[in-house]
Amino acid sequence: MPLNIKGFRIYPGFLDSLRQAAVVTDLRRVVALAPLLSPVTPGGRRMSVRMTSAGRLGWVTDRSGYRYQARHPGGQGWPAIPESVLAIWDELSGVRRAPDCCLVNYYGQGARMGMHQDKDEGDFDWPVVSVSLGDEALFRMGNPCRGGRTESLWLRSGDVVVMGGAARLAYHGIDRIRFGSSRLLPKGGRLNLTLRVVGHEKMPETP
Ligand code: MD6
Ligand code: FE
Repeated sequence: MPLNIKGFRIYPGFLDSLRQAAVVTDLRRVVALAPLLSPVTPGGRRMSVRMTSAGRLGWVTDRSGYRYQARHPGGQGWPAIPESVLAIWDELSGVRRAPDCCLVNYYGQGARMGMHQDKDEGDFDWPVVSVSLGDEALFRMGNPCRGGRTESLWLRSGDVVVMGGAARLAYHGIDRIRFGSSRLLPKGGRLNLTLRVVGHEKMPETP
């Protein structure tokens, strides 16, 4: 059962509304320094989700592949991961090393994310911690191999998911959001933060 897979943990409402608002305030500084972009996949499709990163490394995609790099495509280094976000990692990751990357995904009306594995990191022994803020999203969880049975659940503002162990390489995605279901973000939409240890960066794939 995908959602019972060992290593998948959900903490519903882990962040109360005060903590959610504090994280959003800190993220405003991140996106001011490192603006959200609409990335293109190596296959040439423009993603509906807008993205940026904080931390030592940021995750990017363009025609030359998916990869981590030390600079925003605009040329500047990534801003530091806010303390309010690092605190969540410290409370839930179960590990003592800090994350290298906080990927920031923004879902506007109609945005979704196809089923994927998080596998651009050099080391899959570290968990991924994922924070949901704003509008509700339908999260779908599958298996470590493409195909097979999947299970879905709605993620709400303040929910935190941890994927480690056998869940670390499971396929997952966001089928849709309920635009306008939360009042956290004044213009609506959803923010998702994924915190990761990258370790040794994978070399970019040749498309
Ligand atoms: C999202 N989340 O919630 C997309 N990846 O918008 C992810 O892609 C994700 O939630 C790895 C681990 C947990 C996640
Ligand atoms: Fe993911």
